[in-house]
This record gives sequence, structure tokens and C-alpha cells, in this order.
Amino acid sequence: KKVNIAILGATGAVGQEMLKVIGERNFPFNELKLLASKKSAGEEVEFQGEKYIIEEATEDSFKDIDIVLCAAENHISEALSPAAVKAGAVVIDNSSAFRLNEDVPLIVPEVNGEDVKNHKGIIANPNCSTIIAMTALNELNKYAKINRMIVSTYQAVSGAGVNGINELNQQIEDLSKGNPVEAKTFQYQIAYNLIPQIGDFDDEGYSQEEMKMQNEGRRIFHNPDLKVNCTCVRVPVYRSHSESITIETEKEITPEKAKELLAKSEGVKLIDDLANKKYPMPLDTTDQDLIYVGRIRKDITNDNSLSLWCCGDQVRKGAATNAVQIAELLIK
Ligand code: 2RA
Repeated sequence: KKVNIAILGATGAVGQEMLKVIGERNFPFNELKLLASKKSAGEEVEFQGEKYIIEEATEDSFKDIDIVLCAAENHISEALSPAAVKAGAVVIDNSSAFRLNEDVPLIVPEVNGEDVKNHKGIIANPNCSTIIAMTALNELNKYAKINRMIVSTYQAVSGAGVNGINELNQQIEDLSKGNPVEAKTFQYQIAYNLIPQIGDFDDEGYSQEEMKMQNEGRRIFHNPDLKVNCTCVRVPVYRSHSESITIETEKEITPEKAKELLAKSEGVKLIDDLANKKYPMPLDTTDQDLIYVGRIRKDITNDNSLSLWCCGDQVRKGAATNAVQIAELLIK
């Protein structure tokens, strides 16, 4: 059945990708509304041969809207999502505003799509690095419950939106010309550098981004005891996040068994052929929706432990595509 959809935050990197994915997946819509800040109101967007005018997002923007794809920042989602629900819409929210709210399902369709039915008006899209990890680990977790995860992430600058991408470009250009480098979006120069901080630190020295992997992973896997030790690093890569993951499981998963499970995992592409130097790399996963998984090997330091490497496009499967997949579940 065709529905009326609105994209809230239509001019940002994720909002623009949501529109692109809606087109690519032929999502069935009657009316499409593009909502953004006052300064973007009036801009024209061409989509599927039609011209759409961006409107300023207000509490009154959601009349007759069935689904809102929210790609706005937390404070905008907190201000407008309840109004959208009151107007009768279901909000699929990519911000972190409602992700840990028990009344808000937190969904990776391949992993816990059945939780969509519990929604009370808002459904949360998990953090990009969480989506990438949980999609990769889904079938392994079903075969042998994951009790503990050690994760290091290598996160693309697109995680900070258009500003992140532009800043990397600008710094590379400035450095090539011997000009002074400005760091506005990230704490420091990101070109040719690594920054081990995404978000503020808590009293234990873990960043907000790092605790998302534990807090969201526990909800998505329905495992409140899941132990996660995560280190999140910003790297000078454009679009895809990469993750080094070691899991400790209830029973042994051999690398051979893991490869068999991953080869049939929904949303996953197994790339593991060391003899031919084949493994996932962020340039290969950009602009598509599969999570590439490789470097699968026994953790030689611990029983019932396995290490792997995965990459995924954080704007697409990490945000836009995951949200559109949730919308597809809603209209099934
Ligand atoms: C980041 N995951 O990479 C966060 C938000 N997209 O910055």
C-alpha cells in the first residue's frame, strides 16, 4: 500500500541518502515531504522527474503523513518527533534521542525486525557502528550466544555529516598547498591522522560512541548481559566504517563454521581469501548496503573466541538504508 512520507533533515548527508534509497528500492509513496531548517526552506530538489520544495520543519509539518524518516539531530528529533506521532505518523528516528527508551524498538531488520510490532509511534535506528557490527555478528550469535565482544572501530568522517567530508577535503587541499589547516568538525586535524575520541568521555574513560555499542547491542540481541569493550576512532576515510571484532561465545565457533554461517547471513558478504589477499576494505563497501566480513580466525589467546574484520557504508546500511528497511517492515 502506498504511504505519505516525510524526510526530516532532508538536506544532510543521511537525509539525502534516504531519498536516494527510497528511489532505488522503489519505496511505494503517495506524498513525499522534504523538511529541513528555516535556512534551507524554499530550496528545490529534483527527484524521480518531480520538483520538490524543501519546507521548514515545524510541529505542524506532519498532517496526513504516515511515516517520518528522521535524519535530524537529537534536539530537533526530541522537539518534533512527539508532534509527528500526535499527528498520526510513525517516526523512524536516526538520532540517538530515543534509542534506549524501552517503549521505542531499536531495529536492525536482519537481526530483530520482529520488534517493530512493539512500537508506540517511534522506532529508533541504531548507531551506524552498532548496525554494522550486529549485522555481521547476527548468525554467529544465533549459532552460539555471544557473551563478550572486544571491538575497535575505524570510523569514516561522513559520521560527522557533510561537514566531516568537507573538512577532510579542505585539510588535504590546504596541506598540499602548504596552507594552515583548520580543525572545526573534529577536535584535531583528521587528514593523515587518527582521533581516538567520538563524543564525550564518561567517568570510566569511555566515549559516548563506545558505550552505544554495548547499550544498543544489548537491546538488539535481546541480551542484557552482553559485555562490550569498544574503542572508537575517527579515521581519514570518507564513507565506510571498519571494525575489528573479537567475540567470546557460549560454545566454540570454528573459523570454518563461522565462514559457513557468514556466507548465508542476510545483509552480509563474506570476503575471506587470504591466499589471494582478499578481505574487506572501506573503499569496497562504499555506496552499497552489504556488510563485508573477513579476516575470520580463531582468537589464539582465548577458548571459544573468534576474531574478524568488517566494513560497511555508514551513511547507507549504517543509517539511510536501515531506516528505509524498517519503513518497508511497517508497510508489509
Ligand atoms: C559518527 N556514529 O560516526 C557517529 C554518528 N554518525 O560520528
